[in-house]
Amino acid sequence: RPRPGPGRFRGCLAGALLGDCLGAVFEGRSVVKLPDLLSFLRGLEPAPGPPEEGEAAGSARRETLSYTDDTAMSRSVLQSLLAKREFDEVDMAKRFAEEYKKEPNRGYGMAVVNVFKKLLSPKCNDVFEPARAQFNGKGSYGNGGAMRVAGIPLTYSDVQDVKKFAKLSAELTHANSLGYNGAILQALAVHLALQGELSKETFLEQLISHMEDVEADDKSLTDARALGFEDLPFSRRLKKIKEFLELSSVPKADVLFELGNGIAALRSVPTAIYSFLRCMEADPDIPAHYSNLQRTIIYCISLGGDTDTIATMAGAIAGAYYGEEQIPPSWEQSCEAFQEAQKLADSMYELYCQRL
Ligand code: R7I
Ligand code: MG
Ligand code: MG
Ligand code: MG
Repeated sequence: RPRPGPGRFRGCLAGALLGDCLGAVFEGRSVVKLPDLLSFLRGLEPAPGPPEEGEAAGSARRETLSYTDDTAMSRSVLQSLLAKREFDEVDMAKRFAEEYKKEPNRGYGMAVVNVFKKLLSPKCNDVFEPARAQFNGKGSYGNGGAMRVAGIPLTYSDVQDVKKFAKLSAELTHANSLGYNGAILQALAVHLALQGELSKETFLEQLISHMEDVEADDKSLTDARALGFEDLPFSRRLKKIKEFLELSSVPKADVLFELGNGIAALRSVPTAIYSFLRCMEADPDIPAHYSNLQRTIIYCISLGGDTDTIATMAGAIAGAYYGEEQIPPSWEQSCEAFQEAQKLADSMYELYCQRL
C-alpha cells in the first residue's frame, strides 16, 4: 500500500478547518437556502475587475471567519499527539480542559463543559471518570468525540490502532458507545481517505465491515437498546448510504430523515460520510467550478442543523482524499489560524512517517 503524501495531511486539516469556519456561520439554522450560501461564498472570493480605491488587486472584501470548539479540540488532539509522539490520555485531557479555560466561548456543547470543569479540579485522578458521569452515568452520545478525531488516523497507520485510540480519545468526554463509536467511524473514514484511490463502493464496504465488528460488543448493543435503537445503528446507516448512492438523485428531505443533521454522533457522522461520497459526482445545484472538496462542504452546510460539525468531519475526509490542491487560497485565507493548520499538518506528516 502506498504511503500517503504530505498534501493529504495538509488537505485533511485545511478541509476540517474550512468546514468548521464556514459551517459555523450557518450552525443551528434548520434551513439553509443554497442561493444564500452560494452568495455568502462569492463574498470570500477575490473581486473581479479593477480594484476599488485603497483595495489591492484581486483582494476580497473578507473578514476572518472564526473557528469553533470543533477546531479548538482538534488542535488539542494534534498538539498532544505531537508532544507525546503517541496517545496519552492524561496529557490530552489536560489540553482539552486548559484550552476550554483559556477560551470558553468557542461554542462548546452544553454538557461537555462539566467534564472540563471536573478535569480542571486537582481532585480528579481518573481522566475518564468525568465523562462516565455525564447524563446520569449513561455518558454523552454527542458528536464531540468524532468532530476532533482526525489526528488519530494522521498518527497511526494501522487500522486496529486507529480504532483503539479513536475510542480512547473520544472516551475522555463521550462515554456512551453511540458517542465514541461515531468517533471510531469518523477516524476510519479519514484513515481510508488517506489511502486515496478507493472507489465509493470499496470505501463503504470497508467501513461497514469494520463497524459491524465495532458495534457487536456488549456495551454497544446495550447502549443502543437503552436508547431505543435497533442493533448496529451506525452499520445500518452505512447500508442506507449505499442505497442512496445507487439512486440517481436523493432529496434533501430523505437525507435528513434517514441520516439527520443533528448533534448526536449517530445523526451527523453518517451524514458527513454520505456527503463526501455523494460529492464525488457533480451536483446539478452546485456550480461546476467548485472542486469536489468545496462541493462537499457546500453540500453539508446546505443540509442545515449542526453545519460546522458535519462540514468539519466531511472536510477532513475529503481533504485527506483529494489533498490540498482542491482548496483555493481565498477560502483558506478567510479562516482564522489557517497557517497554524498547515504547520500542524506538516508536523503530523513527520510524526506519521517516523512511526511507520
Ligand atoms: O458532543 P459535544 O462535544 O457537542 C458537540 C457539538 C458540536 O455541534 C459543536 O460544534 C458544538 O456546538 O457542540 O458536547 P455534549 O454536551 O457532550 O453533547 C452535545 C449535546 O448532545 C448535549 O448538550 C445534549 O443536548 C445532547 N446529548 C444528549 N442528550 C440527552 N441524553 C448528548 N448526549 C446526550 C444524552 O445522553
Ligand atoms: Mg462547533
Ligand atoms: Mg456550537
Ligand atoms: Mg457543531
